Amino acid sequence: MGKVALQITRRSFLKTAVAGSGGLALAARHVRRVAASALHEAGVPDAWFYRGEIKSTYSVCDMCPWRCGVIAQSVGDTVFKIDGNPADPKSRGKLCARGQGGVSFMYDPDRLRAPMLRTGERGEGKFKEVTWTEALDAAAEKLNAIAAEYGPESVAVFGHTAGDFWFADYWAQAFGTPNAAKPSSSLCTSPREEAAKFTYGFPIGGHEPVDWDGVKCLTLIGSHIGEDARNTVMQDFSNMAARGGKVIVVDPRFSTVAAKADYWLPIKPGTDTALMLAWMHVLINENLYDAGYIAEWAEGFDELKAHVAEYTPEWAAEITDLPAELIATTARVMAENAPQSVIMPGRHVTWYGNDTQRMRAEYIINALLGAVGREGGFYFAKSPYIEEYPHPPFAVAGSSGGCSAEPGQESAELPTGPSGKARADGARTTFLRGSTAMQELIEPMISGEPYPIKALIVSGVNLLQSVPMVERTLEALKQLEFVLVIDVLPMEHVAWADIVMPESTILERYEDLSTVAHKTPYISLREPAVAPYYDTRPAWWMARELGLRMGLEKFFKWETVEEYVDTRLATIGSSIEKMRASDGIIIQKPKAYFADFGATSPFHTPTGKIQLYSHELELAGFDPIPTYEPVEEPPEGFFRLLYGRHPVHTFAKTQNTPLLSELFAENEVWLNADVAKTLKIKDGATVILENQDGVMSTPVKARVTQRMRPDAVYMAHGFGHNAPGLSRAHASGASDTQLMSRYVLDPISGGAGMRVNFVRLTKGSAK
Ligand SMILES: Nc1nc2c(c(=O)[nH]1)N[C@H]1C(S)=C(S)[C@@H](COP(=O)(O)OP(=O)(O)OC[C@H]3O[C@@H](n4cnc5c(=O)[nH]c(N)nc54)[C@H](O)[C@@H]3O)O[C@H]1N2
Ligand SMILES: Nc1nc2c(c(=O)[nH]1)N[C@H]1C(S)=C(S)[C@@H](COP(=O)(O)OP(=O)(O)OC[C@H]3O[C@@H](n4cnc5c(=O)[nH]c(N)nc54)[C@H](O)[C@@H]3O)O[C@H]1N2
Ligand code: SF4
Ligand SMILES: [Mo]
Repeated sequence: MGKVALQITRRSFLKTAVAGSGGLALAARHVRRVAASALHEAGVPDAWFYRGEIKSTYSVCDMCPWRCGVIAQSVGDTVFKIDGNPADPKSRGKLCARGQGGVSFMYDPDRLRAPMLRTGERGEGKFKEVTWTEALDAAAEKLNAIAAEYGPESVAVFGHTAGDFWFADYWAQAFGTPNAAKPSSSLCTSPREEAAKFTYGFPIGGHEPVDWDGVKCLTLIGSHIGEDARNTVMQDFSNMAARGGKVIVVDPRFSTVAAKADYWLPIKPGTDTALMLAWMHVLINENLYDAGYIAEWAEGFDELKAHVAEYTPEWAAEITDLPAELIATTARVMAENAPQSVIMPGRHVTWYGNDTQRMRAEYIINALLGAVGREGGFYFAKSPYIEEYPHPPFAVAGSSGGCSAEPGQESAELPTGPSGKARADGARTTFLRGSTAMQELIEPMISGEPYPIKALIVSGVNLLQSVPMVERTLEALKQLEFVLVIDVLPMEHVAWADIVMPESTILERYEDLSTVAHKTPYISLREPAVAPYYDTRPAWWMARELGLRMGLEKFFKWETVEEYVDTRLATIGSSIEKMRASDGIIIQKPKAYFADFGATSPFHTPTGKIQLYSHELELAGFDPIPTYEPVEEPPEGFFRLLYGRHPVHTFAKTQNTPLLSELFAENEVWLNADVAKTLKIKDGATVILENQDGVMSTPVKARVTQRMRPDAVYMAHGFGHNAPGLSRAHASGASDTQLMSRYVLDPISGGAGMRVNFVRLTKGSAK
């Protein structure tokens, strides 16, 4: 599967498109058929494209957070197909398998259909359907009462997916809570963003700024392109590989991309910083680094040189379980191709709790290679220019995070609510400057420290699948005074809501513009292909209606999101109408290389130079240059639990999607073949995993393979749903999250290191 997905060819594109009609057939009873046409009566085959006028609508795929531009094809009130928008810099006319599954996602018969109020105990999942007025009135009353007693900061807001802005940013800031968070920060990218700010003075942002067209050597550290199936990255990687670019992959598992690599380094998990210190040692000792670049653009080189003097490849070989010669060779290969040689920062980088330092090591190497700001290295990403919708000053500054922070706009100030209370995630006691750490907001819901959080709004976050320490989250859900869930599917956490508000999917709603910091900064339009299905509404509408009922009218002067979008577009001389006429995309002028900056430095650090040595970190009590810190070893008989992506699924949200579930229905646990022999576990046998705290998994099949190191096991994230309303995904495979009864907090970024759990295997009974 990985291989198929890796090469997006016309053939595989058509293959998935054909499979797509199978998915439609599955959901057929929910597809309202257009009345039989004259053509039909004349015996013309009953294909959708003969049923009436085909309408094409510009939107953005929301099957994962990458946001490829799409064109939806609909006839009447039914969407039949989505294609990549050829004008969109991310999709370039193509979609990944998950994107192709977008129509099937929309027509999932298990979708939430109407607003609901809880009737049974919390967690029991008993609800009655109510009108939108009843649901909104009840939610507003409850939130107002809680804010009056405990302050607005006692309401936490978790948001993700395309509509996350409306609650986790706009509503939360208008209402005045600093406790708004997105999983795409502290459970995903926050270490790489913080590390980039300390090193380069700007965050990486949503789109890794690899200047693909010119790259001659790409190094991936635990970044599994092909299984991490982001459309654009797969296209760029395939093109680079076809051009003969060198590929170095560091991964304890022989991943899909490792199979395409020139060098595979099957590293002992958790030791990557040691490898990178040795790489720095070779680059500096053998004079392979870009001395001119370092002299001009970096500072702290002498300290770095002294620091890595002792970190020889032999030293790292002991720690990483890699041959010293392979370590030295790969450093030389990187240098031979420099400056068209980069380590692409991984995206999900919350691994062991020391993650900001590991990411800093990657950025320091990219600097030694002279790659940053050079063609074929790292370009400088620029956000498109467009004004926000005009609104009165918010009660609190934003901090929810996400992936699209703009270079140079960070402030060290922590947001506080109207009552002066800072974020409840401990940001004041650590050196965290980044976005709010979602997992750290669970504790105050239970303990009331540093102050109580009494209500939770969850919009598009899979609470019990995405946040580690599930038992703790369940405890919080029991204690909270009010839980509002906005979702599209009856995920497990929906059963814990007091009020459920069903959202329309992306193809049924207008959204705010998608603005992407990119080599070519761009803006894309998101219009609905059809009207909302069932009794669902878009999140912007819910946020506004709730705001109007809560005394926040001054923030919601716009009546429709079209008006909101058009007002913003007017600031750049455009409009929805004009965007429709320009393929739904506005592309702005890049500022990608040094030459585009003239006399000013592109690095927004205090000195305008790359900080090989960070005085900021030193002042805060952290290592100014990364050091290797050993991570806890698995106890006897246990394996480290590793996890990652499956190419046809996104997180825990697509396992129930008819088409995608048909392609891959349950996950497996990858187990080293020699280990399996000792444990007498055969390929395909059903096993149960038990973690270091005695937490047991649901039964899952073993995939016995030489592609896995013996000290770890691996599984695709997102399976093992415990939600009876998901007719296909319920009880299929096992949940990695369930087995994460602990994490290690990265004190610099607030990230939750999740690769610190260990499991042992027992033979399970077949389901
Ligand atoms: N154990 C474990 N935990 C992880 C990860 C992991 O690999 N393993 N990965 C981490 C990473 S990298 C990330 S980015 C996060 C992702 O974390 P999430 O974004 O929470 O992951 P999803 O499972 O995609 O959950 C999305 C939720 O939004 C709902 N949804 C889908 N479309 C819409 C919509 O249009 N509107 C609304 N309101 N809801 C919608 C889905 O039904 C689902 O409940 O998880 C992190 N947590
Ligand atoms: N199909 C699909 N694609 C996706 C997503 C999805 O849900 N589905 N989600 C998107 C999102 S939001 C994210 S954040 C990205 C995540 O994509 P990546 O950033 O690539 O993902 P990770 O989960 O960090 O990486 C998993 C890889 O790390 C390896 N690994 C585990 N431990 C170690 C270690 O100690 N050292 C090293 N060197 N390697 C290790 C694993 O074997 C595995 O191959 O994927 C994106 N793309
Ligand atoms: S990478 Fe795939 S799922 Fe993600 S936005 Fe693009 S087409 Fe959609
Ligand atoms: Mo992520």
